[in-house]
Amino acid sequence: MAGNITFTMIKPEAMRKGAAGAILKMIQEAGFEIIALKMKQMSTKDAEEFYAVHKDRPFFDGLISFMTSGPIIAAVLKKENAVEDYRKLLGTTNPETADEGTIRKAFATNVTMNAAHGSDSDDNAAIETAFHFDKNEIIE
Ligand code: IDP
Ligand code: MG
Repeated sequence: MAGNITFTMIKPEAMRKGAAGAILKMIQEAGFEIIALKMKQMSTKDAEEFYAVHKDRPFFDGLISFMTSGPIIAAVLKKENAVEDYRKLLGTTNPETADEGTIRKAFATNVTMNAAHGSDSDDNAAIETAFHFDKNEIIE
């Protein structure tokens, strides 16, 4: 059965653009409830651990320097079928192919600076939530 939470980060470039408010508005208007929220500067160690699955990819070093180039906003979102529905709202990894009405179509700069992160499975939603939030920071 599909779970009802997912984890997102608004990435540094979208923060610099001042797009965080508009992205959170899109998230809420799409029916997600924000049950945890914080602004945070990720360390290199944080980013390397969060993106460990990509450590052998050619874009890894660029991704780590980008994700530590300024603060992010981390949030936990609640909705039925949250992971799949949020990936749809996010749009494709490469914004060039993202549909109209998606967060990445509206706010991404390129494939690395693609505005926001979204978990890709229920298991990863739980792991990523626990990475950024203590239990008492989640308001359900
Ligand atoms: P996702 O964010 O859509 O789940 P992943 O494949 O998990 O995409 O990649 C994680 C992040 O790594 C992407 O959001 C993007 O910032 C960066 N990335 C992925 N593929 C590329 C690439 O081909 N070139 C540069 N950066 C990439
Ligand atoms: Mg991913």
